[in-house]
Amino acid sequence: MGQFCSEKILWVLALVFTCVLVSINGVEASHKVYPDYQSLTASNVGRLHRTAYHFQPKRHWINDPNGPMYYNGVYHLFYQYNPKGAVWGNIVWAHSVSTDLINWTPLDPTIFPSKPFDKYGCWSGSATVLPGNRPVILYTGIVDQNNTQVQNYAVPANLSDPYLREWVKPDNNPLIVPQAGENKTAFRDPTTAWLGRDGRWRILLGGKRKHRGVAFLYRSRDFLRWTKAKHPLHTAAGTGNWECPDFYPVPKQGSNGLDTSVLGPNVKHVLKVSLDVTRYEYYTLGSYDTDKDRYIPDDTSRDGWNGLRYDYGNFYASKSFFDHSKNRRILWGWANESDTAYDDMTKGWAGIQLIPRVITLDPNGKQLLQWPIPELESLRGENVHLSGQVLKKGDVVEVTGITAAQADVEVTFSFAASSLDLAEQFDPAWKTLDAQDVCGRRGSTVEGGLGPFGLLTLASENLEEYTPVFFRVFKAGYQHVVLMCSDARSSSLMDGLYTPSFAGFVDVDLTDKKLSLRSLIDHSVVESFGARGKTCISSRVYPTLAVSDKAHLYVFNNGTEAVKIETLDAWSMNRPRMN
Ligand SMILES: *[C@@H]1O[C@H](CO)[C@@H](O)[C@H](O)[C@H]1NC(C)=O
Ligand SMILES: *[C@@H]1O[C@H](CO)[C@@H](O)[C@H](O)[C@H]1NC(C)=O
Ligand SMILES: *[C@@H]1O[C@H](CO)[C@@H](O)[C@H](O)[C@H]1NC(C)=O
Ligand SMILES: *[C@@H]1O[C@H](CO)[C@@H](O)[C@H](O)[C@H]1NC(C)=O
Ligand SMILES: *[C@H]1O[C@@H](CO)[C@H](O)[C@@H](O)[C@@H]1NC(C)=O
Repeated sequence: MGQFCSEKILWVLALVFTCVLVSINGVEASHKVYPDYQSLTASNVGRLHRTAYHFQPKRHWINDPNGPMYYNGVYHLFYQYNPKGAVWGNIVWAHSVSTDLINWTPLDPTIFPSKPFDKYGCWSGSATVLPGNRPVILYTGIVDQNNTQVQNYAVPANLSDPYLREWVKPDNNPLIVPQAGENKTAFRDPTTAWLGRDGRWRILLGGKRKHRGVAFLYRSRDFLRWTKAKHPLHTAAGTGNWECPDFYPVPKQGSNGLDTSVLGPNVKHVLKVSLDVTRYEYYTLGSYDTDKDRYIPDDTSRDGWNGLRYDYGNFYASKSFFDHSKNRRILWGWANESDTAYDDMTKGWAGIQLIPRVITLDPNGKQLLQWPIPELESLRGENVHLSGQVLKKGDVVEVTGITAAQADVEVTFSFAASSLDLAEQFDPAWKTLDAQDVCGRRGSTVEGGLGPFGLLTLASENLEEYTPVFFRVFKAGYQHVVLMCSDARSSSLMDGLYTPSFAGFVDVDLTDKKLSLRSLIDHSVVESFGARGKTCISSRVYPTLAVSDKAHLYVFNNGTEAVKIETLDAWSMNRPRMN
């Protein structure tokens, strides 16, 4: 199916979206500003939809993960934070530490506006550990009320402090200022640096030139004096402003991660950017031409709107880091709320970080695989196991014995070869749609051939509310197209919510006639991994009936073809120490 979707459907999309983009130019804005709510300290924190095991501070607004790193036995997570309210504003770098990426201890904010070079804001950035085990943070400072952006650095005040609590912003900041002719308000989010064979460090900054998204390349020998390269590392026409670029190697073979500076014939490179216009993230796999200092996406990797996404739901401003203690690359991503700013102000908090994911290259070489860090399994409590159960059309089976609002579920479905022949036809008219729109038309209530089947998460007893996460298999000529949906349209009886039918296609080989799904359910988030991490989708939902011990978990099939639960394991999840 991969071919079918990525080539034909996506080409058409490319044209459609390019036109849309040009016409919506001018509405690019990173965060809505609500001046009245910006500094309203939350006295009460609404518990109803708070997550238990996803990363959150005690209260108030969070966005991008910043500068994640592992240093002297401690994981550090910094993040964009409003210390004064539950909407975006007053942004500082908050800081938490952990030894297992599960239990978190909060520390005081590390970087906050205090100098002329960051007086109006301390925006996103990254950490690099320099030779001699010396960490340094690069971040974007806002220097005036017009949002002019510069790049600054900060270093630990005391390298003997095991938590690196205090950081210093030296007076020779800023290190990088926008050049004449560059857009000064689209010039931000320095990456972790990598070292070239010529002994020079390199970083990327996100930005744009007119409608072209740009990953500006800067080089430095001493990490202090930075020179802009004549050519950006990469650009793509019509994609608008690029934020939060991330650039790193993955090994062609094996499941280890690599340090950001690793080069050579045995690696591919990944370039990820966050598109300010769509508020989604896209990545390509490609090769890094170190002679020309340019990145060239593979021709199997579509560059732009219609490219591969880490997550086809609510996931943005992500950043990866290399965890050398376990030789793996870990990805952090932020999920905003899908309720209103007024709701956020009332509940006193907004935003979570999704569960960190280990990134590896799919053996097919055409995409990445993502899987929750194994440490998460330490939170698993009571377990329910099912196997061999056949689900006929219309069957709904409850999974009982676990806390359905706070759970980890892994299920593998199997089906007969003959069922593949009886899959519904992929309507050629849908070739101009993206997966989300196909899911919008063919949701869980629309009977299919093979599928829809999957989980009903955060479901009320009589199904007034539920968030189905499911597969639908289509026939398209001699191939099959597998759609995975996480559909929030029936998730809540509340009004005014953002309830998209998030979906992605799954480039999976069906010769073993199996499809697997894992969902991490945590009160107001459902984070799902299809086919062992080929397609991931996160939804934020706010049930009113399906809350805490009133939430249920079901398995369902609404296709004419029977499917079998090969195995299902569901666990109640315990609550870690969370800030
Ligand atoms: C901000 O932009 C306005 C309009 O271009 C300009 O008049 C003003 O001088 C700018 N302020 C600063 C601090 O750059
Ligand atoms: C640096 O941190 C170490 C370990 O916490 C502490 O003993 C020492 O007093 C600190 N030094 C300064 C100058 O604060
Ligand atoms: C710079 O980017 C901002 C934000 O996208 C946009 O509003 C502004 O028009 C751009 N300025 C120029 C000169 O292109
Ligand atoms: C299955 O389809 C029936 C008929 O459309 C519908 O009433 C039911 O809600 C569907 N089940 C799910 C889980 O969507
Ligand atoms: C998260 O909130 C929804 C609903 O308000 C918006 O539609 C998204 O654009 C937003 N996502 C990001 C990354 O800001």
